[in-house]
Amino acid sequence: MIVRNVKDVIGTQDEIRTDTWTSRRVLLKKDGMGFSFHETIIHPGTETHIHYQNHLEAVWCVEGDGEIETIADGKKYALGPGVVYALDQHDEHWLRGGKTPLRVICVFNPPLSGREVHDEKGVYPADLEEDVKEVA
Ligand code: 9YT
Repeated sequence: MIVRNVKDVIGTQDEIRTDTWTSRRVLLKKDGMGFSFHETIIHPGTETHIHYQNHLEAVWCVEGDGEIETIADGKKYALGPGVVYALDQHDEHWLRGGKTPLRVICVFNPPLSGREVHDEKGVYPADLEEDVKEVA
């Protein structure tokens, strides 16, 4: 069994900080669960363009406020405690922080390896090791 505390991830290489969010990646691909599991803080007043073309992500909002806007149809959804969204269509979107830090718990399938940040199109790269396995 794996037992961890997010406090022990803070300040390590598994805490990734960008201008718009901070992600504490508590379970990763190396843990063998088939998904990765993170606590993410969306910084207030920020906007992030995201398009997980290679992953599915589900997000459970725990604290704070923000907004998500799906780019294909321009729909906006308020984010706050108890709201869950799932990017089941690899939905391209804007994720906006609100007035207070938005704390969310998120799951990625396939799991992240740990160092991923969005590229210029909002994408996290596909897991290169997985590609090699599929070809072999
Ligand atoms: C909700 C979301 O996608 N935020 C961006 C960071 C991501 N959750 C991550 O890498 O943990």
